[in-house]
Parts: sequence; structure tokens; C-alpha cells
Amino acid sequence: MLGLFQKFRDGLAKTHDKLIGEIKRIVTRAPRLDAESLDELEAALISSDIGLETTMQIIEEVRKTSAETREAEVVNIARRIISETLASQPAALKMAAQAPTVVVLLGVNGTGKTTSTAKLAHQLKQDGRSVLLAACDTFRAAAIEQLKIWGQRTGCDVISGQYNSDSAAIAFDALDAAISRKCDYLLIDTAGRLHTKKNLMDEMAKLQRVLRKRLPDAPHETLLVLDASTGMNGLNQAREFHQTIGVSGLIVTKLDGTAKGGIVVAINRELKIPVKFIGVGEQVDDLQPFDAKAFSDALFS
Ligand SMILES: Nc1nc2c(ncn2[C@@H]2O[C@H](COP(=O)(O)OP(=O)(O)OP(=O)(O)O)[C@@H](O)[C@H]2O)c(=O)[nH]1
Ligand SMILES: [Mg+2]
Repeated sequence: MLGLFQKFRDGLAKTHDKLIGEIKRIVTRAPRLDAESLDELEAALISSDIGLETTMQIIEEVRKTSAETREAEVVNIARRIISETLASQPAALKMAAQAPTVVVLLGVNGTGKTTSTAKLAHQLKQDGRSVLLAACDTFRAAAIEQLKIWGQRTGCDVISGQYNSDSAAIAFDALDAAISRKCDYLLIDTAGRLHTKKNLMDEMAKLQRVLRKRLPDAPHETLLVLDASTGMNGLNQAREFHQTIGVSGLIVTKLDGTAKGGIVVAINRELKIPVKFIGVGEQVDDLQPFDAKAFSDALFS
């Protein structure tokens, strides 16, 4: 458990430092937090990307405390509200009643889809599950080789096809293989696509349809991979992907490199999409199952 907390703590260090630094600065100057410094606190919380609703809730609660106890209470209130907000969504990866569980990873270019596919495969293998990977990015040069290397490192077979071929057909073949080999999980890596490009979104919808032809309740998870450092833009991406394709959960990556980790709170609250994993580094074991309490403790410790 300590190890888990440490991972969250290290991964969120930048967000933590910015947020706590700001709160401390405001509170030290005016421990009783008068109207002016409450406004300043509000601005600091908003700039940490946790979103307007959560910010307003924290400010309201702080206002209710007596002026004498405010300084001590600010951090506790923020920690509690953020923890409660995040805990309202189920974070565990779904498991199909009957194997295989099919997981599609999607998102805009470079967010960490392929790396997260590999990290997730590694984690499932460590839990004793059998995993098959599908290389459905037939678009970007070297994308198939990249996944194959990860397949070797994690000990998972990779089903792939030709570049520029139909990714839905590869997904279908991979699902067929996963069923006949009785694999526990099929993880499908897809090409980076902009949420604003209709043809690319249609292609993703097709991939889902084709999977359903073979297995009606597939995919069991459609995980949107978001780069935390894009901040509020990530919220827009999530909204678009969710509206057009339907997203069952999020993987928020690169939290280790940004002070914008608060975005996790905003997305969770405003879109009601659970965060399932967070990426806190480039190594294969740097994907953490999301834990609301560990996250908020790390943010405010
Ligand atoms: N620091 C850090 N780097 C990460 C994390 N996740 C991914 N990366 C890095 O981000 C870069 C892009 O990762 P990929 O997995 O190739 O991203 P992708 O979404 O598959 O990219 P495309 O297929 O080109 O759209 C790589 O250098 C990864 O090592 C993370 O959690 N933390
Ligand atoms: Mg990729």
C-alpha cells in the first residue's frame, strides 16, 4: 500500500507542489481568508484545472468555517471534496462474464495509447491472466513494430495486418483468435485520431460494430487515453469522444510531467466517466489502477 501511495505521490508531485504552494502562499498572508483572499484561493483552484464545480464547492465549505480555523481547514476540505468526487465512479477494469474481455484503447495522437496497452498487458499478465494484443494502428509508420516489441517484452502475442489495411478487419481476426485461444483479455491498440475528424471517428464506430458482430457485448471497455498535460483541452477531447463513440473509462497519462493533474477531477465530475488508470512514467510498471483516496491524499499530503 505504501508503494502505491508513493507512486501516486511521485506521479502527482508537480500538481501537488503547484496547488499546495498556492494555497500556502494565500493562507500564510491572510490566515483568516477574507473575501479578497477567498477570491484568490478560488482563482488558484481554478488554475489547477480541477474544474469550476469542485472549486465552488470547496470555496463554499471554506466560507462556512469560522475565520479562526480556516487556515487549518482549507487543505482538509479540499482533500475531502476531491476524494468524494473521485470515489463516486467505479475505477476497476470490467471483466466479461465469459472470456475474452475486450478492451479498446483510443485517443488523439501521441497521448500514450500504445504504451498504455503494453502497461495494461503487463499488469494483467502479472495477475495471471492471458492477454492477446491487436495492432489496429495500421496508419502511423512503425506503429505495428512498436506494439510487437511491447508484445515481446510483456510476453503477449500480437495479431497484426498490413499497413493501410482495414483496422476493423484486424480487430475481428484478433477477436476470433482470442476466442479460439481462450484468452482472458484482448487489448486493441488503435491509431491516433483527432476528435474533430468525422471520418476517423466513423472508423472507430465501425471497429466497435465489427467486434459486436462476433461478440455482442464487446468491447467491454472503450478506454480513452488522455495526456494530462493538455489540461482543459483533455476535457473537450473526452466530451467529443464520449458523445460520438461512447467511452467507458479513462486512462490519464503523463501525470508525472505536468502540474495539470487536477484535470482528473474535472473530467470525473463533469463527464461522469470513471478514471480507471493513471500513467505516471514511461516504464512498463508505471500504470496505476486509479484509487480516489490515494490520488487525493497524494495531491494534498
Ligand atoms: N512521462 C510519461 N510518458 C509517457 C506516459 N505514457 C506514455 N508516455 C510517453 O509518450 C510517448 C507516446 O506514447 P505512445 O504510447 O507511443 O503514444 P500513442 O498514443 O500510441 O501515439 P500514436 O500511436 O502516435 O498516436 C512515448 O514516448 C511514451 O513513453 C506517462 O504516463 N508518463
Ligand atoms: Mg500508438
